[in-house]
Amino acid sequence: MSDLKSKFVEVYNILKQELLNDPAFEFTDVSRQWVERMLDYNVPGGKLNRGLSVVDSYKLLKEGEELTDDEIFLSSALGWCIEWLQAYFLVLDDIMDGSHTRRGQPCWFRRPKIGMIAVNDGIILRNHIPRILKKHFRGKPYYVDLLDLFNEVEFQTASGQMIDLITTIEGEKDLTKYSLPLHCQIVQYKTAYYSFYLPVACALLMAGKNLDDHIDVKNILIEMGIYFQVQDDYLDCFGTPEVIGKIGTDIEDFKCSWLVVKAMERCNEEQKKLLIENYGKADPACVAKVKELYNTIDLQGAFAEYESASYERLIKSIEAHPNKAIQALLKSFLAKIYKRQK
Ligand code: DMA
Ligand code: MG
Ligand code: MG
Ligand code: MG
Repeated sequence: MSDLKSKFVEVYNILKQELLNDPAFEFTDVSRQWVERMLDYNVPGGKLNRGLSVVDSYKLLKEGEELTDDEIFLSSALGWCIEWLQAYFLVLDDIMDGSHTRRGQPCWFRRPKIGMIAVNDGIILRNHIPRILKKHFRGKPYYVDLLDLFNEVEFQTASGQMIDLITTIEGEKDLTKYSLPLHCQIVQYKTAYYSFYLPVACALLMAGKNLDDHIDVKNILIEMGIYFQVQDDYLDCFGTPEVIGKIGTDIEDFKCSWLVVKAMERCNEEQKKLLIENYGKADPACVAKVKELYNTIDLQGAFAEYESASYERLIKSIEAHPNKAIQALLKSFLAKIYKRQK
């Protein structure tokens, strides 16, 4: 593990202990154990890309200058706030999507004795964020901007989740309403802001920058986030569950996935009929028919094309940016996700 990563991981334990001893609540042994188990299960087990991105971005913004221990701690704490935000969204997303596994283990709500208590656990996770921020950033000149940033991004994500969900309402299922612009709106809101813009925005605020001066960086990060969620849609169907740590549910759930949008574009009338008949059904035979059709119309090829085209376009936008440190930051992000398998 790199030095920054091991320091990042240590900060999790510090933040957790602070939350478990929060004087604002009279913890009992039972309630403290509940929160500890819930945090350990849901917060640290992912790739930690979003959280680590804050530290990496901050370092790149400092143009390689050695970070002080305080800067490492604070950028890590902000990174963990994003991991907490992600845990909150994922706990609830898995309930709403009817998923079974996440990060190679059962979804939290599927665990014995958890069930719908997971909804409140999600709310607890969400409430931990302002508590972490208050404890470590209250005196900082950028504190208000930080709170505002997390609030804005949470609103954007929840709004994206809303359109992701209301397009699948039972009795209103209509594949002909699925289009690239609709897909793009969903993924921009549900994924791009919190996964790509938020880590860099945190680092910019810590570095004393004004976010309004970095709209161009934001736009590139949103583009990258859209590409990232198209990969997620692709892996939902074509990824290896053992590698991605989750079993796809997009076909069963009638999701407006990039794959189904592309499929509707590429299908002839007969294939369209087959897709409409089988998409959005829990029956494994229907799911298998959809997957077979995806293979027939070579969606893997369509995705490979999309992937290279997105990469080329992103590199062009990045190279057009005037600031070399920001170029390096954006390129390091893109390198981490290009052709990812998980
Ligand atoms: C998830 O979209 C978005 C958020 C905000 C959690 P998704 O349901 O495709 O994610 P996953 O494939 O990880 O369940
Ligand atoms: Mg999901
Ligand atoms: Mg979802
Ligand atoms: Mg998905």
